[in-house]
Amino acid sequence: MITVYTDTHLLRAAKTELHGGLLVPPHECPERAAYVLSRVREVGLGEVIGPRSFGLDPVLRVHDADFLEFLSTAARDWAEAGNRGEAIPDCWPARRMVQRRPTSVTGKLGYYAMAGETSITPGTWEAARAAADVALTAADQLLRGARSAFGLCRPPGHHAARDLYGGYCFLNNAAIAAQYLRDQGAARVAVLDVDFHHGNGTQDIFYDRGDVLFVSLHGDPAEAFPYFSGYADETGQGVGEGFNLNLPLPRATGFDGWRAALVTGLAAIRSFGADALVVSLGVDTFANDPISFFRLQSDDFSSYGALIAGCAVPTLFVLEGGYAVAEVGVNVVNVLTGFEQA
Ligand code: OKP
Ligand code: ZN
Repeated sequence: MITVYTDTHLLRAAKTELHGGLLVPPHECPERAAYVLSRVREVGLGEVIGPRSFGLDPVLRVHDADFLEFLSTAARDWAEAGNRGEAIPDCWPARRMVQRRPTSVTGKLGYYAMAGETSITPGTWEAARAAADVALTAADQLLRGARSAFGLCRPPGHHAARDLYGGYCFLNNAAIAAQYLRDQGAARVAVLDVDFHHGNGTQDIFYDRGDVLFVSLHGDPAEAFPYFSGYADETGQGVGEGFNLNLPLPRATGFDGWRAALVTGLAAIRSFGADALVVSLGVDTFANDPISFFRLQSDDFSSYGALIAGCAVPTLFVLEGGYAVAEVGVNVVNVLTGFEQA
């Protein structure tokens, strides 16, 4: 399996995450990608290639132009407004307030943020664009006939909606790749999100679509981020009704319970008849993950990689979360080798 990777992710190096009432070093850190890349090389997964530049056209198929303009200017506008720390919102358009974009950068941060933990810094936009190019370049491997490909994306993307960032995400790499596969001729694309957190951004982007099935296994939103998305009764709307499957799971779910939900999700993907599968691959389901509450062990990742291979459809893996940093490489690559060896 080919891996697509670029050092450009290093430009996403925030100093702060709002966590537990403190500004702490971010869980979503550059070392995560280093661990994954070194494990890819250690097991000899396959060639590692750089991304090509796709420009903004495939990004604009999924995200709004005003949102991209905001992301590309927020860090500079924030500094020019005299703020000394990293850019974070402190006011949101909550219930019964006006959903209108303010002119000030602080107002825009609240308007476009779905969560407040994620700082915007100089370099964030460049890194996010590169991550989208990584996902698109890996998607191109499928179009050239590969059975699978791995986009080693950083920053992650699945919390980003068409006009929302947050939860460590800016551009929705998996959604951009899924839409690109549709635009290049795949009639039906499924997105399987196995990250611990619900992929609210991906759900939102494809919610009223019958051509892209979204399936997500995640911590019950009553107890887990993103809290306001991911319930089982969110099933899609309009022609998209029935093409969104949420499988929320309780605290302390181990591999038996998680695998049962995966089997349900894979059955939905099979009966949908997908021409391509995009896997939002987060390994924060790991027992030792510092911000999550499932109990998967490293060997479980190999087992479920093999189950995903049972779909027998060209499969693009896009990196999402996983914050037990030293184990992220082993866990991610276990999924990929489990898939390949099935
Ligand atoms: C991104 B991905 C810790 C909770 C922070 C954001 C979690 C983002 C996870 N205070 N909330 O889905 O792995
Ligand atoms: Zn996650």
